[in-house]
Amino acid sequence: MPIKLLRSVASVIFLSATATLAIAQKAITGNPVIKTKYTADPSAFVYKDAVYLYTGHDEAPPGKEGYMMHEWLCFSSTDMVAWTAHAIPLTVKDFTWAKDDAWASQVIERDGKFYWYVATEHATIPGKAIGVAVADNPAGPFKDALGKALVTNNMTSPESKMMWDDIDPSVIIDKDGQAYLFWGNTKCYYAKLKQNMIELDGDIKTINLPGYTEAPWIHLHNGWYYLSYATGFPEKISYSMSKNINGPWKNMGILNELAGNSNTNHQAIIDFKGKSYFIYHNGGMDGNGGSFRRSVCIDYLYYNPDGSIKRIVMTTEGVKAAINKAK
Ligand code: FUB
Repeated sequence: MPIKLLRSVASVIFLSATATLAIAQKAITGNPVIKTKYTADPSAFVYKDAVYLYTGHDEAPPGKEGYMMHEWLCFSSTDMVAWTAHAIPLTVKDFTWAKDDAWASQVIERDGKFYWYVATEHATIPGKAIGVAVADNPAGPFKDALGKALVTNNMTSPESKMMWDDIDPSVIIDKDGQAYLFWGNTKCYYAKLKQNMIELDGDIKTINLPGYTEAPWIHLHNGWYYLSYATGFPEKISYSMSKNINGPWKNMGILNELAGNSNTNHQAIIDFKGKSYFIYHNGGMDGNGGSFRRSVCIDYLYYNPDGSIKRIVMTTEGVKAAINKAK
């Protein structure tokens, strides 16, 4: 073949390969951020230069209505767009006292250890319970830190006779070093955690939040405490603000609308590389997504100058790659 022709064939091959790559890349970015599995109940935190995202795994096959969740998953990213899946770091079987249901969870770091608070079904104390696992690395492997549940249904039975009110743990370490655990379905509970992070310290208290369903997420930003939560059913996300972690909490109304094709909504809110993010799930992935085959999505979150939060705009494009702000 003449050299000139060879060159033009090569450049056609190169151009079409580049176009394919661009299309492929376009197809893999945007919401949902994890496209290889159904993921639900996101929580996230920043460690060193990366975001660690923890989710439940919806395994119900198409047509099955009901949760099938046996394990928790971990992904990490340095830009909020490209996500690395880590080896499955925790399953219900890691808690010998648990029966099934790998429901919502959150990880926090203290003194170089990573504590993963999870909701699951207790095998012998009827109802849902909260367990805690620990690891030396944010991606695990994690092991049961206590050998028993941290919270069981009978500990809150004076407040609620429901079997699934002890779910959806959210954890924070306050500015003074005191850690708190928030959780609950229909009732929002909170309690102090001891320095060791694996024992409650004192009474379990209840917070009155209008329309509270479940999924509390506690976070601190610019001197304000924010307690966001799922409200109603199907669920939207509401939030309250306070200058004190013990309240009083001011109801600020809806933060996120129905997330789409999912009767639950579950959020995590973080700051990373100078931007704020709202991480949630919907039922929007492929033709089979839904309330029991959910997918984690990420969009931007914007604060107003008075500390209130603008309503979330959910998108299919998702967020752009985060970059370090110039020093
Ligand atoms: O994924 C099971 C349950 O659905 C969670 O614990 C709730 O927050 C809701 O998302």
